[in-house]
Amino acid sequence: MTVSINQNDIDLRIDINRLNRRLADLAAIGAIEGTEGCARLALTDEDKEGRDLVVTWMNDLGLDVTVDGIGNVVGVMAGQTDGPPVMCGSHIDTVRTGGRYDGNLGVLAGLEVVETLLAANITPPRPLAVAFFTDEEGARFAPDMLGSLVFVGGMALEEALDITGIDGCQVGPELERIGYDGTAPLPAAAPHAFVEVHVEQGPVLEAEGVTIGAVESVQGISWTEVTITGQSNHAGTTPMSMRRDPGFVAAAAANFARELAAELGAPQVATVGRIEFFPNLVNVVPSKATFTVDLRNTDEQVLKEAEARFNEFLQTTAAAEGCEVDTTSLARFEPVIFDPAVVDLVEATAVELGHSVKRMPSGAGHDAQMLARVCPTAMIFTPSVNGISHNPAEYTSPEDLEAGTNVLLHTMLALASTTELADV
Ligand code: HGY
Ligand code: MN
Ligand code: MN
Repeated sequence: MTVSINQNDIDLRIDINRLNRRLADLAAIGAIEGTEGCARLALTDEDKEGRDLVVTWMNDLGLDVTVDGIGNVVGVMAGQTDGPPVMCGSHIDTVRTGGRYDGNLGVLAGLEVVETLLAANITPPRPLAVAFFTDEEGARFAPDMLGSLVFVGGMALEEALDITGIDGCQVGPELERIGYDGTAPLPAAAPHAFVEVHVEQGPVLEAEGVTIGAVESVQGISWTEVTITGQSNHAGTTPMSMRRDPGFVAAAAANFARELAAELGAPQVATVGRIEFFPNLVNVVPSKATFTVDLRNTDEQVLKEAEARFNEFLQTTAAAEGCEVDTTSLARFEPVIFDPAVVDLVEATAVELGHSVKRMPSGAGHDAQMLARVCPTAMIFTPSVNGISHNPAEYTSPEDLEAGTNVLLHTMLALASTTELADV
C-alpha cells in the first residue's frame, strides 16, 4: 500500500513571498555584512534572537509551543483528531559563514504550511508540528544534530548539557543564559512521521536540472579532534634534524586526508576544517597543534577503512617526528536509510505537482537522520545554486523554494490522512 495524496486540497499552494519575507527577517539576525548570509552559532545571543523571532511567529499562528531541556522548540497545530503529529522542521542555528536557507528553510517552510492551511480554513486530520532543533551544526558544540539526538533519546540530557564548546562554554549554562532550558519531557514522544525540507547544499540537482530531491539516505559522519604535542623551539637556531614539530605532523595529516579521499574515490570526502597552533608565532616551532578531521561516506565499511588508514598515518608520522598524539571523537553517526514509503510519497507528490524529481543521498547531516530512529522519515531537497553552502553566497531561487515547500505541504497532508504508517 502507498500513502495517497489528498486530492481534496491538491490545488492548495503556499505563498512564496510570505516565505521569502520570513527568510529575510530571520537572516537579518546575525547578518553577515555585504552578503545574504548570517552567523548564529548555537546558543549565542544571535541564536537567542533568532529563536525568539520564530517563537513569536509560532505564537502568532496559534501554535501550542513547547521547549524541552536541550532547547528544542516544537509548535503544534491542532488536528481533527489528537495523537502524534506529522512533524516537519530543521534548525535555525548556523555556521560562522552561514547562508540564509540552510536549516532555516525547513523551519520557516513549516510555518508557511501552517499559515496556508489556516488561510484556507483547513484543519488537518492529524495535528501538524513544526520544530527547530538545538545545535544542528555542531560547529560550536559537537556533535552535530545534538538537539535532535537528545530529542529521540540518542544521548542523555545530562551528558548533552555537560558538553564544552570550542570557546570553553558549556551547553547547560548557555541554554540557561539564553532562556531556552525548557521543561518539555525528553526523550520526546515520537511523531507520527517526520519530513524535512532542506537545500541540497551540493551541486547535483542544479547540474541535472532537477527541481526536487527525494532523499533516500544520509551518509555516515566521523568527526575527530586531534592534538599533537611536540617541543617548541627557536625557528632560526634549531636544526631540522632536532625538531619535534607538531605543525608539520598536522599539515602532513591534512594532506594525507585529501590523498586518501582521492584514492577511495567518491562519495568519500575528507575535511580538515579547524587547525590551531600554539603558541602560533612566526618564529617559534609550535609545541602543540590541534585540528579536526571530518570523514564521510555512504558506505559504513569504507568509512571505517578511511578512519583506520587516517589514524595509522597519523600515529606513524607523529612517532617519526617524536610527537605524541591524542584523539577525541566529536561525532560518529552511521549512514541512515529513510523510510521507503515516505520517500515514495515525496517522489509521487513532486510528480503530482508537476516537478522533476530525483532520488538521492544526502552528503550533509540533518536532524531528519535522528528522527528516522523513532518514526517514518524522509527529506525533500531543493537545488543550491553553484552547489554552494556553509557560505553566505548560498542561494536557492524563489521558484525552487516554492516547489519544495508545496511538496512539503502536500506530503504532510497525505501523511496526516494516514491511519498507521505501518499500513503503507
Ligand atoms: O555537518 C553537517 O553535515 C551539518 O551541516 N551539520
Ligand atoms: Mn542544515
Ligand atoms: Mn549546515
